[in-house]
Amino acid sequence: MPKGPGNKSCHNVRTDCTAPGLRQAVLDNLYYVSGNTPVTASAQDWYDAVAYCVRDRMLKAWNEGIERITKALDLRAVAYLSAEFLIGPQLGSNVLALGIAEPLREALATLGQDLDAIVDGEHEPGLGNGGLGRLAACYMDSMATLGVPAIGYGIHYEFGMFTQTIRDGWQVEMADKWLRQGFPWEIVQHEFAVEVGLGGSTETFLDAGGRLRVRWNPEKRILAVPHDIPVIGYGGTFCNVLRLWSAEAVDAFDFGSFSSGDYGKAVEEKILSETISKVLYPNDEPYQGKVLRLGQQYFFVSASLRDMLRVQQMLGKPLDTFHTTFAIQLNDTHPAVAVAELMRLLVDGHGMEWERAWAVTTKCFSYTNHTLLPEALEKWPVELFGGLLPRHLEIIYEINRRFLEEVRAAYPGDEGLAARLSLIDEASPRSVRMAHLAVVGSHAVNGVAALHTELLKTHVMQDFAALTPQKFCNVTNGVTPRRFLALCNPRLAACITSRIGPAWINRFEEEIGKLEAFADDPGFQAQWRGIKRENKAALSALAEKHLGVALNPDAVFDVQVKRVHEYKRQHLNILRVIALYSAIKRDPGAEFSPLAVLFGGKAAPGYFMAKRVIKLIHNVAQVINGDPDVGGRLTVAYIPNFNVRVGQVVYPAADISQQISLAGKEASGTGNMKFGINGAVTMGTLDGANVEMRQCVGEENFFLFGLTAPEVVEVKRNGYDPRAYAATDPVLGQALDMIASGAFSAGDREIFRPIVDNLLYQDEYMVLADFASYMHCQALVMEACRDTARFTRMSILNVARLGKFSSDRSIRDYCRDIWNITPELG
Ligand code: OX2
Repeated sequence: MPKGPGNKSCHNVRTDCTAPGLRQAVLDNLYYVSGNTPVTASAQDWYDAVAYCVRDRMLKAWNEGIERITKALDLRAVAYLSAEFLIGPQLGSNVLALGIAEPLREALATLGQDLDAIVDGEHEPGLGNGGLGRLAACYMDSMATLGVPAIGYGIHYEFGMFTQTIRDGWQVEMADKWLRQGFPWEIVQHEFAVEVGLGGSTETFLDAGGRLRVRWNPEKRILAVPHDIPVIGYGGTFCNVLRLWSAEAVDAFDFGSFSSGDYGKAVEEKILSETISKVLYPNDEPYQGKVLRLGQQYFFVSASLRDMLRVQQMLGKPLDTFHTTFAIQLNDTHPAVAVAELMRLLVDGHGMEWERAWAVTTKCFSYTNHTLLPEALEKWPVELFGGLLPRHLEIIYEINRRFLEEVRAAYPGDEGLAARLSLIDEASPRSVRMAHLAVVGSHAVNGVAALHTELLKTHVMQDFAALTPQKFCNVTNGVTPRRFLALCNPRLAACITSRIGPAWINRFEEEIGKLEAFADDPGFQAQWRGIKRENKAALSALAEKHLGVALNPDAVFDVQVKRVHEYKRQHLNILRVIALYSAIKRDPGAEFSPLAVLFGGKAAPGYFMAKRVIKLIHNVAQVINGDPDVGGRLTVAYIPNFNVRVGQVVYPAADISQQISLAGKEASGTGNMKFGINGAVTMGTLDGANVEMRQCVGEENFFLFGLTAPEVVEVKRNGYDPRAYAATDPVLGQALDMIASGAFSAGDREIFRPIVDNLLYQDEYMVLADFASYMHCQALVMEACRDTARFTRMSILNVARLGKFSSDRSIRDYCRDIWNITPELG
């Protein structure tokens, strides 16, 4: 009897999970889908044939999943609204979820094909910037694994995150044409397409019952077409859907213009409409004037809400029970306009009374905040907003009028408070505060790590927290142990399973702690180190191939991979590297254990300073790697185009994970967790989720340095003077001097001046204040690394004690504290 999630009772070429059955299915797809035989098939043809074969085996769970949401009257599903879903490569994770890796590998081997090579060849959809988008994808994985009915709603960008190439040390961006070869995992559902309006004006009218109503007459309409991607849970029985909207013209072209010979004008509308889902916006860019971005946000939010209302009506449930059908999570403020849109749909569209509509709306929505950086809090100039969404602006004014009435009733006379809480920032230009809209329209607001939530409540959203303290809660982020351990680190996964069994894969929090019993077992320790070495050799091979840099697998791999941003302080890391280099130069004969410092990450295309930091790292690498005095003991490499796929090779190979943001700036971080569960020990500040990770692994298994968040505030209050640090710390002074004097730029003193001057005269992220503490910590790290047994124990305990950071735990928290949903599995 064939095993697997498909039809278990009969052999079927679309469901059979035995090696012969899979072999036949792949051959069939090759022949009938791609029009090929094994003789003519390209690598892409093989990939497609295997992908369709795997997708077939997901369809039973997929169809059951859709039926579940559209049939069950008493079911509450999560609608996860996110402008980004960074789902990563799909083939490997789907094979893992279905549990068919071995028969599939065997089947392909009989065809002369290697499953791993096919998996590695996948071009990933880069539909996100970084942590926020990847978190959404981890949550989709966990919801499917735990049996939480969910739909992820987002945008089907034609061009995702740019591809980063490096030329002469500079980042060069290239368009990401991820759809060029097609994407076998999606199914386009034309029958569920909806029209979305933009622009135009509003008018009032009396309805049949004599009530005053408002009608929005949009200037243009765009068709939103859903592309569905299955998200299957581990075990292969429960499947949710990721529904991504792409923009199309309502009419393919204007026949009037076409027949009068104006062909350009005939297709103009089509081109304009399609630009809405054309490209993902890189974050870290100022929001000014980004009409298109607001258009994108409204576009996917409106289509998604209308899709949910369709389900509600299909179920035959009355509209005022909408919140019992959907718990709608706003992933940051990007989809916050949903609050106004749902009000519009209920009040204008269905004639519901304002108060009833507001009760339904606030019971539906909850909002996750992901940032403390004031410049990242979205604000839209009122004029821009009203031009694109005139009716929504009116609704926001009305929400605000009623809200401020309550505020004034609770705090009479406190006009300052009312101004601070208002959904409208009255400073010029007047603008809509999207975070305020999200908070007022939601019944729950959460931060993404304990420290972050605390800082939200005491600083950024202090007034809201005082007004409605019950709304605020914390859900610390997590990452999926399927992709970020079982899939990306098969050697370590097998080793763990051999000791504690396989239950850790979907019960990470409960099971992984059992590994602690082996932390001091010399045999286990040796095996552990052997695996890390193999993973480092694999990464070295890639670095050699793509960068021509030789990394010594016996060196300590010290890694910082994440978006490049001043608050994340890649420049602090490179200053440390320069200081280590100077120490070697001063005394080339002194003992220095081999160290490989690796960087990776993209900078926003318009972020001058971040791009210059990338250039600095490259130049420093060139000097150090080529210096015979160093003799390969210290190597620096920049891994280009960091994305999910590259991460899956990097995390398993790291010994030390750099999590060095200035305390109080990183909301959570999730790379810290991905490194930790692969056995890297963190060198970090008390920022974001580092704080909780350190509590879990124990302070002796974490390398701590730097100011705390309250100390940061204190030092700034007393007048922070970075130059004083440079003047009194000779190591720091010399490192800065080397950059300034052109030691890494062939004598050019101008190229890095902006970095050095910024550090000396501004240093908003207090790199110089934390430098000495970082160097001291570095010495402790090197000492620990020399004690192999001690360091291996630290590494094992990092894995064993990080059970809390599974995204399954986060999703259980959301289910219990925010969504009021009971997971069906696990
Ligand atoms: C990121 C945060 O910067 C990061 O700290 C966090 O781990 C991640 O979101 C997931 O919660 N854009 N990206 C983020 O916030 C924003 C805004």
